[in-house]
Amino acid sequence: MSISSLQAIQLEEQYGAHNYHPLPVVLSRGKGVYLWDPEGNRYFDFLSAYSAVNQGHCHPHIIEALKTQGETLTLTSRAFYNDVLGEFEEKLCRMFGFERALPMNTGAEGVETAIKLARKWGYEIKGIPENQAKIVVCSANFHGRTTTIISFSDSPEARDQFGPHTPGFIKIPYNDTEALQRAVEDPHVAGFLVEPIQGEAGVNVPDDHYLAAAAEICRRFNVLLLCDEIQTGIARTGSLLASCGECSCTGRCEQQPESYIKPDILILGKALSGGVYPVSAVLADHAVMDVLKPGQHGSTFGGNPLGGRVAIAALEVVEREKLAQNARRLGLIFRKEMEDLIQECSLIHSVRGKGLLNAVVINDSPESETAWELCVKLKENGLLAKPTHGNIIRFAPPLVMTESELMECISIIRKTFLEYAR
Ligand code: IF1
Repeated sequence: MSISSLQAIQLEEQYGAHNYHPLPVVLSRGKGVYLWDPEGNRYFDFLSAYSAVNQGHCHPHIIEALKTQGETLTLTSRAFYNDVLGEFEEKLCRMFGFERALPMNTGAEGVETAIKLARKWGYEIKGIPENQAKIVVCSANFHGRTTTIISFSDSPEARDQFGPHTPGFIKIPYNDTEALQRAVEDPHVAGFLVEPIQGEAGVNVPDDHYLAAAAEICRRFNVLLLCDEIQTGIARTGSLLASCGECSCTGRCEQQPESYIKPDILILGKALSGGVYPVSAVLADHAVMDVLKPGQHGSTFGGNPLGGRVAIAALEVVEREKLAQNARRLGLIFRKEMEDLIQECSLIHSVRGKGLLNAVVINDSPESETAWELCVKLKENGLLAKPTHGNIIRFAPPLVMTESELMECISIIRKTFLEYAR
């Protein structure tokens, strides 16, 4: 028998580490764009587990792969070959246009892998003197929680009291190509690590040509471009990758090759497995990936057959259900409807985003409780979203949402905001 919401919350409070402050809702079942609590209340999911469930909750095609492979073979380690990994790597390379793929588990591991790869390339190919490699990163970045990654975080919560911090990172402002050029003039710079849209920073969308300009600067100064598409990738922003720019295809942007910014190192996670099982991956061409030799990097679980099958199925869903196109179309509708709501409701300062990665900025200070209280009201009205940075609410539903479902959600948001504003 399932326990009540109250009991579930009490158990977490009593036995769990207190490293989160969740909205007061307990979830016990999910299907597509919907979540249910133990009492049977239904909610629209507008967080999608931070964009990990782009394919919707418990997608039958992915769950089928999980069940079938789960009954066949789950883990062998990389001490041996398995009969799924090669197929998974081929799928990754063909779909995203790279020559090699390196599977890991979590996003942070993917980022760590990319940093190690860039440093090693810096020493062996670029000729940076030993232990001198630097990686350029952006202010307000979010790349994960490991000791090295938090070393270059701006967030005091994420970083402070966790030192000593890892050296070798240069921080520049986001969306600033002049600062990038100045930074990469340093011959010890091996790579530039960037999010095509900064998610945690509050869905910070850079200028249209920022990424293309950054790629050009990196090429000119022999610096690797590392794109963290853990949150923006896999159709979330209306193209298979956010680094695809304006292209609306689901493949390698063959229709508009000039708008395709190909990073030297691409990092994927989250929706790579549809939120079913942790799978991340780092992609690069031979010239970069082949600096890694046997024994120099690895993971017990990375590349296991269960994760491989789940991820292949998750990517098939993205292609078959044309999730990038859907995200692009619904995103335009969402932002238009929110712009209209701004006219009626002074509670909203602005709306921004791309595809179905959007943020509504509340007309109140980051210290105020307004965004939090709005999210509690949205929950009571059947829609789950989470505030970030105090006064920003992220709206990122699963990409399998239909237009009529979106319109129902927009009416919930309208009603909630207008009621609160009264
Ligand atoms: C949490 C944030 C989102 C990411 C990018 C790497 C990672 C993430 C661009 C690391 C992870 C998650 C972590 C999760 C909340 C969530 C988050 F608010 F913390 F910043 F989405 F915006 N690169 N983001 O967004 O991936 O190791 O977690 O698999 O509670 O920490 P991971």
